[in-house]
This record gives sequence, structure tokens and C-alpha cells, in this order.
Amino acid sequence: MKRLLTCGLTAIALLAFALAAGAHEPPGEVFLAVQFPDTHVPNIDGFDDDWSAVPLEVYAIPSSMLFSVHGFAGDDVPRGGMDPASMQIRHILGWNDSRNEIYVTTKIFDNKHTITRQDLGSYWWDDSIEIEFNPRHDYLPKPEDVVTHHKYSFAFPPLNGNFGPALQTAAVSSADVENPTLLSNGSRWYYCTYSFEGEEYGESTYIYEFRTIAIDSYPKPTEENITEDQVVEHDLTAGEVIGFSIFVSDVDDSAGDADNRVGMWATTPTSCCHSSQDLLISPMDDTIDWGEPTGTAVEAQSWGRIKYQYQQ
Ligand SMILES: [Ca+2]
Ligand SMILES: [Ca+2]
Ligand SMILES: [Ca+2]
Ligand SMILES: [Ca+2]
Repeated sequence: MKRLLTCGLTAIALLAFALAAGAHEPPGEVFLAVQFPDTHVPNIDGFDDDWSAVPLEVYAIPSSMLFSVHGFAGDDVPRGGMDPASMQIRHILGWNDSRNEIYVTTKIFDNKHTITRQDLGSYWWDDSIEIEFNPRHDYLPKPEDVVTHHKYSFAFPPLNGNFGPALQTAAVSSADVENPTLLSNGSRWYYCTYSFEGEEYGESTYIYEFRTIAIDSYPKPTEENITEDQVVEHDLTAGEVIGFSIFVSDVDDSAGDADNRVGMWATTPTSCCHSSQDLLISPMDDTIDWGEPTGTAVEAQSWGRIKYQYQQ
């Protein structure tokens, strides 16, 4: 593994190619999570300037790679077949070994950002993003006794303080169990926030930024929520493959009283919700020039954030 840790871009691409033989969906494909060095862990502030060193041609998942699922965008829509006048999407995934965290940033152009749902829990009736990880990579069928697929759902800006299911407990398994309340946004387990340019509820580009500690499993909650000490962390390791999926729902014109999606764009060609894409936890990529150390990520004040504050 030492040799892997010092290999560069070419080796990472070859590794992904070699792993693709065992890929799930889409067949033969492996997506890459870029490894952030300790000196450049992204500051989760809703601005992606701290991702600017990441080569997009290697690590980004653009609109052209996404699939229409569940028919919201019409029948027989080809891969990458979204109308760029209605939506454009770019995901990037990353990870850091010391913190054992996975990161996502997603940039979405939308001709009309809509938050109008009347049922607060039905976040998918609004423009929303669903991020799923299955670090154990046990795919399907899901285990009976423990939760190993972890789903994080967000519809921003918050509506009456709510941005996801069950009043701010946005982390759920995809097994229809009660949401563990300890997994609330902003806890050490995960955090998602956003910024936007353009009209908050109109034509705009939203940037989402997300972190989560890699979770192997926790018991299925029954009548009581699980406790923090029941959560088993997954030790991310360079060169391993984990499961993930990301879904983006597009709602443009809606009175907020029904599911009026005009698109659901996914990394998977099949359906929500089972972390069915293979994600390579990439070795350190020596071809990336990360620039000067950013100091402690928590205290770092990005230029984007400073600019944003002046806009308020
Ligand atoms: Ca950031
Ligand atoms: Ca749209
Ligand atoms: Ca590790
Ligand atoms: Ca929309």
C-alpha cells in the first residue's frame, strides 16, 4: 500500500480501471474520491473555492454522466440527457484519512430554485439533494439487523427551519426506520451547508458542501433511537472501494401540494436508494498542486465566504 500512497494520477486511473471489473452500477465504472491532505481539508462553508486544485477531468461527475431515474424527466431519456437550460449539475467527492471523513461538493444551475412544499417532511417535492454512502460496500440485499446504507437528504434554504425529513434529523438509513436524532446536521457525524448566486428562489447556481464521518453500521432503531456509542465507524483506507449514490431532484413550477418533479438526476442508472455506485477511496494524487497550507480548516475564512458576508 505504501507504493500506492505515493503514486500519481496515471496509477489512480489504472487502479480505477482494474477495479471496474467488479463494479455494480453502472457496470464497469468506478468513481473517484480525491484524497485531501491534512493541510487542505475543505472548510465546510458552502463555498467550493477550497476544491479548486482538484482536476475536474479526473474527479468531477458532470451532468453528462448522470441518469434520469423514475421517469420525472420523461421516457427513454439518455444518460446526460438533461436540458441545460433547466438544470446543470457537477459533483466532486473527496476524503481525508486523519479525520476519517468523506466530502462532497455539488454545484447546481437551476432555471428556477423552488421551495414551496406544504408538507415539511416531503423534501423531495422541492429542489433537493440526497447523498448516500455504504462504506461497508455490502450492496444488496441490505442486512436485516444493522443499518449499513446511510442517507443524507437536504432541501435548502430551510423552510420553517426544516430542510429534510423529520425536522432536522436528515440522516436516515434507507430502510424506513426512525431517524437517529444524534445524527443531526452540524453534529460531528455530518454537516451540509450551501451558498447561492442569482435569485434565491429563481434562476440561480447553488453550491452544496458536505462532510460525514464514514459509518460502517449501527443497529436498526426500534422503539428507541440509537445512542452514539452504538455507531461503528468505518476506517477509510486508500485503495478501497465503498458504495455511494447522489440524487438531485428538480422542481420548477409547483404550488407545493404534490410531487411536481421535472427531473431526478442520479449517479445510478436504476433507482433510488441504495448506494450502488463504486467509489474508489483514492491514494494521494501527487499531480495535484494544493498550494500553500490553509491552516486549520475550521478557522479558515475563504474568499468566497468573505465575499458572501459583504453581500448580506
Ligand atoms: Ca468550502
Ligand atoms: Ca429546472
Ligand atoms: Ca484510515
Ligand atoms: Ca428547480
